[in-house]
Amino acid sequence: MQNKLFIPYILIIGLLFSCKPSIKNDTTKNKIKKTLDIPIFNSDSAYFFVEQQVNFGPRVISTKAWQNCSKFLVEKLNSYNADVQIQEAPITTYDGKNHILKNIIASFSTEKNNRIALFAHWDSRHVADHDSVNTNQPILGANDGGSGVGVLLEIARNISLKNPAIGIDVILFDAEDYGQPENSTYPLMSNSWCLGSQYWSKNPHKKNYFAKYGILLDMVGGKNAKFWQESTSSYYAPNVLKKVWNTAHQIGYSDYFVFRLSPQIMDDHYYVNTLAAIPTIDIIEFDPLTKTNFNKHWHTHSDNMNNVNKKTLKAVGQTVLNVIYSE
Ligand code: AHN
Ligand code: ZN
Repeated sequence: MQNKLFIPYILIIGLLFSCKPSIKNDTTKNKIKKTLDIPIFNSDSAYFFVEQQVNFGPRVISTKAWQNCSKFLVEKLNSYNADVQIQEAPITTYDGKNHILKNIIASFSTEKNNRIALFAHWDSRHVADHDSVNTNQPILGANDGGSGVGVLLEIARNISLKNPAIGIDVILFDAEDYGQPENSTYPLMSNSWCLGSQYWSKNPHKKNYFAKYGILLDMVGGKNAKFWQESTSSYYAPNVLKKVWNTAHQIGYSDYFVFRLSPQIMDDHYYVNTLAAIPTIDIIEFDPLTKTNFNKHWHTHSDNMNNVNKKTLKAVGQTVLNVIYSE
């Protein structure tokens, strides 16, 4: 008698349990589907893009290598079906020289108003002021300059294969690294760094241009690099910083992206934040063990291909891809 009463209950409970997992499965499926839609960042490809830039030689403003590299970047971005513009502007550097700088801007899905800007600098430093030899010679800037551009070219290649929901602008600044050396005998010039971003921030490539946020990549190829949360980024764009660092941790790059605050760094994002008012973070290596707090090869002749690491390029590139394809 008791057994007979239990049977319908067991059936109902059983039914409830069998329903639950099927709902769960659906959400799991959606999650998996979302992850599968995000392209895979190819670090061999990004590394090769760094190598191609470095092979031109130091990309110092007005030199032949700089000219050749600008052509390469424009052709490459055009081949990815971006709308490419070169923004030219006259500048005077701290040493009293006059040049015409070139910011290279590649826009995807220009019809979309909802946009994200990705920044890097494509020039390399004209002196090796942190080296003990050949201090007056320009550097290759494989990490300092080359790595950020290499990662962005690989992201552009992925965008050309599959469009994200949001519009993307890849903006490569010139003359970031022509800043006045500490021991310079020229009169002190303020704002001598980041000349390309200062110009663009005051004169965006498009009337009323706006992006909901920006991400700057600078020195993203050092071996075992640590990316701390830089203070200017955390002041102007705390939510972007959280979004990017959380994404990195979710996909397994917590060794690279550290939830600790590092001091302010004068870099292109400072001008994008203060002059263009686009909340922008800087993903930049921070090394508390070096005197400069940058990578130990910073502004030396050993900033070459031997010190560019594919795993670091992958950690940064995949994180940024996940962020933009989740928008
Ligand atoms: C300063 O040294 C003041 N800022 C560093 C910005 C930079 C140079 N990024 C790459 N090279
Ligand atoms: Zn530099």
